[in-house]
Amino acid sequence: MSHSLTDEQLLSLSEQIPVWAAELGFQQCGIVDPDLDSDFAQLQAWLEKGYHGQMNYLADHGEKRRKPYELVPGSCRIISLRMDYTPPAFDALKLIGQPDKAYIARYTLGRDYHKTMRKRITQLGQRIEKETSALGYRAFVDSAPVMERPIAQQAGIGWTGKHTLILNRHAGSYFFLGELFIDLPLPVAEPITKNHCGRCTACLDICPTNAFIGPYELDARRCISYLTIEHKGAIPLNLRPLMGNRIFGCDDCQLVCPWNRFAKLTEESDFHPRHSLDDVSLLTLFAWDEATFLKRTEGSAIRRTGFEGWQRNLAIALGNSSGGAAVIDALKAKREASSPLVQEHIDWAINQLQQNATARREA
Ligand code: B12
Ligand code: SF4
Ligand code: SF4
Repeated sequence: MSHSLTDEQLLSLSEQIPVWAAELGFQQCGIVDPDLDSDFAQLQAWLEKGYHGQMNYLADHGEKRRKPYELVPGSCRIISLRMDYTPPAFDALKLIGQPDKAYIARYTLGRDYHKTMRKRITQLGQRIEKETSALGYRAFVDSAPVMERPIAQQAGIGWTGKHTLILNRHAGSYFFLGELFIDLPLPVAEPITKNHCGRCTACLDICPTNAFIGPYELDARRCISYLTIEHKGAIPLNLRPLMGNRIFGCDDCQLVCPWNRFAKLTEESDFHPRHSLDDVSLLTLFAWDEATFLKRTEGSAIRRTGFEGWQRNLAIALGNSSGGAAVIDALKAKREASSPLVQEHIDWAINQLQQNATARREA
C-alpha cells in the first residue's frame, strides 16, 4: 500500500507510536529497518553444529529470516515491542530449593503470551491505521520465522546478554518480544551497540545442565527449557538428575543476572499465576489425568508439551524429589495406564529414589 505522508507527519507518527504502545500495555518499542545478514550467518553456523536438536523449524524459511520483509510484501519497517511478565509474589529461588514442589518458568504461569501479545500488537496496527487511513501491517509473536532478538537489539530494546537473551538496563530480561511489520518508512531508532555484561559470567556458571558452550552460544539440546518443552521422546539419562524440579521451562540463567534487579512486576493480569501453579506440589500435578491437564492448561503455553511430555517431566522431577512412600506409591500407581515413554521415566524415577535412599542409609 503506498502512503502520502510527509516526512514531518512520519516523524510525528513515530513519536506517537510509543505512547499508543504504552496505552496497550507495552513497556517499550522501537522502529527498525533491520540488517540481519551477520545474525543469519550466526544462526546458520549454530544450526550446522546441531545445537537446535529437534527444532527443525528453525532451519526453515531461510531467506525470510534473513530478509524479514519477504514475510509481509510491501512492508519496510518493523516495530519491535517489549512486554514485561514478572508475576507478583513469586519467589523463584525458594521454589527451586523445594524438591517436592514443581518449578514452572515464570513466563508461563498465566495466559499464553502469544495470544495476549498478538491481540495488542494488532490493536496497535489498527490505531496507526486509523491515523494514516491506509496501512498494510501484520503482527508477529515468536511463532513465525522472525529473528526477534537481533531485531529487538537493532530497535534499541536492549543488548544480547551472554545467556543469549535480550537485556535492558532498566528492565532486566523478563519480557516477551513481538513485532508489527508496517509499510510506512518511519524514522528508525538507534540500535543498542553497548553490551553491559562486562566480566560477569553468572548466567554461564549457574546453568544446571551446562548448556552454554561459551558466552552467547547455547546448545539447546542441553537446555532444560528445550528438554521440557520442545524435545519429544526420552530425555537423556545424564541430564535427568540435573533438571531438579523444573518441569516446564527454566529461569536459572536469568535469576542470577544482576540486571534483573531492575525488572518490574507486571501489571498484566493475564500473566499472573493460574491454578496456583506458582506453589504446587509435584504429587498434586502428577495426579492430574489428561482431562484435568487439558482443562487446567486451557489458554496456557504449557499445553505445548502435551500430556505425555507433562507426565514425563513430572516423573523426572519426582525422581529428583525427596521421595518417600507416597511418591513411590504414586509412581507405581500411574505406571500401568501410562505410555511406554512415561513408563520408562517412571522406572528411572523409582530406581533413582531407591538408590538415593540406599546412599542416605549408608552415609
Ligand atoms: C528457539 C527458541 C528457544 C530455544 C533455543 C534458545 C536459544 N538461545 O536460541 C529454547 C527452547 C532453548 C528457548 C528457551 C528459552 N526461551 Co526462547 N525462543 C526461541 C525462538 C523461537 C527462536 C530463537 C532463535 O532463533 N534461536 C537460534 C539461535 C542461534 O539464536 P540466538 O541464540 O538468538 O543467536 C543469535 C545471537 O546470540 C547472536 N550470536 C550467536 N552467536 C554469537 C556469538 C557472539 C560472540 C555474539 C556477540 C552474538 C552471537 O547471533 C544469533 C542470531 O541472531 C525465540 C523467538 C524468535 N522467533 O526469535 C524465543 C525467545 C528467544 N525465547 C524467549 C524466552 C523467554 C525463552 C526462555 C527464557 C523461556 C524459559 N523461561 O524457559 C528460555 C531461555 C533460554 C536461553 N538462555 O536462551 C524470548 C526471549 C525474550 C528476551 N528477553 O530475549 C523469545 C524472544 C520469545 C519471545 N517472543 O519473547 N527458546
Ligand atoms: S534456561 Fe536453564 S538450562 Fe537453559 S540455559 Fe538457562 S539456566 Fe541453562
Ligand atoms: S548474568 Fe551477567 S553475563 Fe549473564 S546476561 Fe546477566 S550480566 Fe550478562
